[in-house]
Amino acid sequence: MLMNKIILFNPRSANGKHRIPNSILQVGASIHGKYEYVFVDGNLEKDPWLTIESYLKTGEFKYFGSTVMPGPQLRQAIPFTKKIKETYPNVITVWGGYFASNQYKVALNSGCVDYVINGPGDNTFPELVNALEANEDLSFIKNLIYKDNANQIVKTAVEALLDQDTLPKFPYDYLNSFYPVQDYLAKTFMGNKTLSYHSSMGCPFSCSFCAIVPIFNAKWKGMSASRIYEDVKYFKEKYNIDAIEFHDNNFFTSKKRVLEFSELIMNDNISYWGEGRIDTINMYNDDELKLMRKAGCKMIFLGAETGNDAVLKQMNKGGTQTGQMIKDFVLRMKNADIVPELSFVLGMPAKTEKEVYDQILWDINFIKEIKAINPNAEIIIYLFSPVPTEGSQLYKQILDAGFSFPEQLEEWISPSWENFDLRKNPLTPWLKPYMIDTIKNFETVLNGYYPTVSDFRIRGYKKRLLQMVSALRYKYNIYHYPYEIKALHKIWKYRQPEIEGFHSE
Ligand code: B12
Ligand code: SF4
Repeated sequence: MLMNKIILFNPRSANGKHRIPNSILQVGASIHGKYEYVFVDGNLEKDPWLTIESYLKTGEFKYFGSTVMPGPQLRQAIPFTKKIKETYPNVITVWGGYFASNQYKVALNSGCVDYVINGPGDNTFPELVNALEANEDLSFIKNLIYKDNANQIVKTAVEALLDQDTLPKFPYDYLNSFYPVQDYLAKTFMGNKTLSYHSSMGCPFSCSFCAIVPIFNAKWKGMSASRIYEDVKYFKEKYNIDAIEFHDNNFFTSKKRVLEFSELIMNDNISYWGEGRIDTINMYNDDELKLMRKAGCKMIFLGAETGNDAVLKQMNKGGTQTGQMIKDFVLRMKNADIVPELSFVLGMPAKTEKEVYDQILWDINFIKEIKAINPNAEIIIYLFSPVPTEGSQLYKQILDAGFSFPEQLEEWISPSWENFDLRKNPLTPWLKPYMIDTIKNFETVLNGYYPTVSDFRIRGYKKRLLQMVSALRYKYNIYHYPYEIKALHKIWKYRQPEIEGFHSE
């Protein structure tokens, strides 16, 4: 019997209903039919360690691969990987995903992670396992980071993005033999059975605050509309899905692809949601936006970041976005009946404390202007959390301001760094507690006056009551101590989408 089986682990990332674990699914596709492997989804296991250990105890498993996003996934990824190294020292541990790629130094220095996949693993993972099985040199494998015999970190060449249509099909049926795929199709505000799908890699831009940039370096490649539609059709026929959440970093990059896809699903009665850029989608004409809406595009997540043109420049947003464009755009979206879900990044560094705070107050006002133009526009507020884009001007600025990342892996699961990951408390020295209070209190009042449509439980009298309670505060800019709104949010378990995604059942 071969003793080289592989565990692919998706650490718990959210409470409640869960999404298809696309990261490990795609890695599974890369070794399907070549190596024996199992999926362990921490979202669906009561105690995933018991499942992992039951596999390891057989002695047949030689590789443990985990996907690792920043934030709550670390709570299982770190202790489990550590325990594996202590109890089963011969098992080879491999991490992939955005945390691993961006924070590879702390991961490798911990001693419990043997290999880090730097970006896409579609070729890297099977090549790594092949090379380890054959005891071959690893330095020719692209997208790989590891420590050599001299304990030095080796970062191999970055692979050009693959033609996404040539990737193997996702092993949905195999996943179904571990966890019923049906259970991943959640009820969301868009439909009763929502598929989560990832149809492209990377992003063609290089915003200085974004964790995608150090990995993809402004490159993007998408599957063709027809390849996406093959999978959608499979899910329509087999599970009768009626909604799709596109998890791409920038789904709308290619207008041609979006319009072709919209034409393809036009008569399937499927709603869809995806992430895009304002200046990209602003190039679509009104008829094209209407076509997308007709095909089912209900809401688009857009990085507005700020309405302040000088800060947009500091963020290196690229493209042509301006504050005025955001205003014009939300009006166009209103006319096209597509909800713009705008994310703002507040708390960027500035020369003086006053400047930092003034920018925050300025953006709060800007958000209110947006709401006045299009009350249906959804607003997501993040606090600026630095990402290690080495060499960037902004990264230099934040290091100069006294910021540094943890040097021990375990530190990342301390509550304060978890909040950093969740972009709720970024530990950046220029952002003072009173500024965070202003932002959070404004957010509470905003969510009271305009509850998100994505939490479909908050409607009717609940929505009216929340709005009534918040109206005066919103109108007269009285944001401090909004306890009464918080209490209602708590009682109704109001869920903002920015941490765990849309509310789903
Ligand atoms: C879906 C998703 C979620 C879901 C969880 C999904 C799940 N698995 O259960 C939810 C909504 C819960 C979520 C939450 C958060 N997320 Co999230 N999420 C995503 C999203 C949109 C898609 C991930 C995905 O499935 N990708 C598809 C797969 C195929 O791509 P991939 O993961 O890159 O995998 C490839 C490679 O990375 C590599 N690989 C990945 N894992 C592994 C493992 C092994 C063993 C190997 C060999 C290779 C490998 O190979 C794969 C194939 O090529 C990404 C953005 C994106 N487009 O990827 C953000 C993203 C990963 N999330 C992010 C963040 C910050 C969060 C949050 C921390 C905070 C927040 N405010 O958004 C929270 C908290 C996380 C938590 N609760 O643990 C950031 C990470 C940025 C960073 N700083 O590193 C991203 C990049 C979004 C962004 N642009 O900011 N998220
Ligand atoms: S456009 Fe969005 S995904 Fe792309 S680099 Fe900028 S913030 Fe990141």
